[in-house]
Amino acid sequence: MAFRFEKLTPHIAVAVGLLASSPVSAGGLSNAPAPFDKGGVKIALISYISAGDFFQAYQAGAVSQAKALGVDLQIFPGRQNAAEQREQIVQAINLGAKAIVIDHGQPEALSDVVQQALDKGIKVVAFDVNLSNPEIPQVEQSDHRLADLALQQALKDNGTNFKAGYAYVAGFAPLDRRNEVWEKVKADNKGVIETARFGTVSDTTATATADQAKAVFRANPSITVVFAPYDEFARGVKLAATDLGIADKVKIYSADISTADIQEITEPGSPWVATAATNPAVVGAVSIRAAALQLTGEPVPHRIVVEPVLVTQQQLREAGVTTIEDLAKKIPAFSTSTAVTASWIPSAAF
Ligand code: SR1
Repeated sequence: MAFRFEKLTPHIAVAVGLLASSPVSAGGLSNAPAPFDKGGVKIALISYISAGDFFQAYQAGAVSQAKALGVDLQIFPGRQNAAEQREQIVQAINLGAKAIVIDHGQPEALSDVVQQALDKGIKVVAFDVNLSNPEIPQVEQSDHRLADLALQQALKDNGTNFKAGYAYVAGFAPLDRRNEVWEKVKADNKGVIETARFGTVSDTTATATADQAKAVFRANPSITVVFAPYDEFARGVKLAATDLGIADKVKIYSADISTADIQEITEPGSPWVATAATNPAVVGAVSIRAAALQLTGEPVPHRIVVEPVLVTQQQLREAGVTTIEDLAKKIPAFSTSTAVTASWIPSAAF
């Protein structure tokens, strides 16, 4: 199967599945229940953010799983614009999507159009946006566990008395969940002092966060640890520390991982010492599988979790890991998830 991307309107890029190879035939997927026994089931993936490694890898995983299922996956690019995301949901309904995966977003801006979709019998899956509806399965990366992995490493490396910078923007479900763990770690360790809080989510998150982090470091030279639980935040903090010549005085603990992140973490003198992460391509594939299973009428859990792993700078350097593919070879569980699958669903190729 090959994919081509067509621009339909300024707002919509559509990935069109061209049926070619087994097990997907022109008639659909062999041994699959309806509607996947016939090809071309339309599923829409509507993102709030598309920029950055995490979201690109998430989409790539979704495309790969859709391809394996013979699905016609329509991808609507996110531009951090709630009004546009609402409009895209309406467009997906009008384009005949049978299921919609919503990747991040602002719940209050989406609930009525999501209800319109549900009322038309369209299945909805939410990734990292709390749509708070029992009919909508919620996919997440176990953000509490993810934050705990990174922060326990920070405590192990730095003890329980340090001044910290914290990168956070409220209103994003995964960041809010990670924040709950940060608040608990501070409450349990009174010597961990949050000296400054900053962060921006935009189409230039890393550079905007770097500008803020520079100002924070200049004003707070006692900061030795930064909790930056989003890789774009961590990149920004690393850039700031490097530009200011303080990379040897600061340690950064983050979330997420990509090949570019691995290179930044492992380069000589990098202050980015650990990250807790899933493989975002796996999360994208799981989101599509949840939509597909719903369409067959099979039961889907309300909360679907992809478990993260802790990855340290030391482990990466010692194992000579330079890419996500290397990492997957060292940690096989990183590239697979048994969440929401069935014997008839072919594996996605990453
Ligand atoms: C702005 S929210 C960014 C986070 O979303 C996903 O959960 C990624 O892990 C990323 O850290």
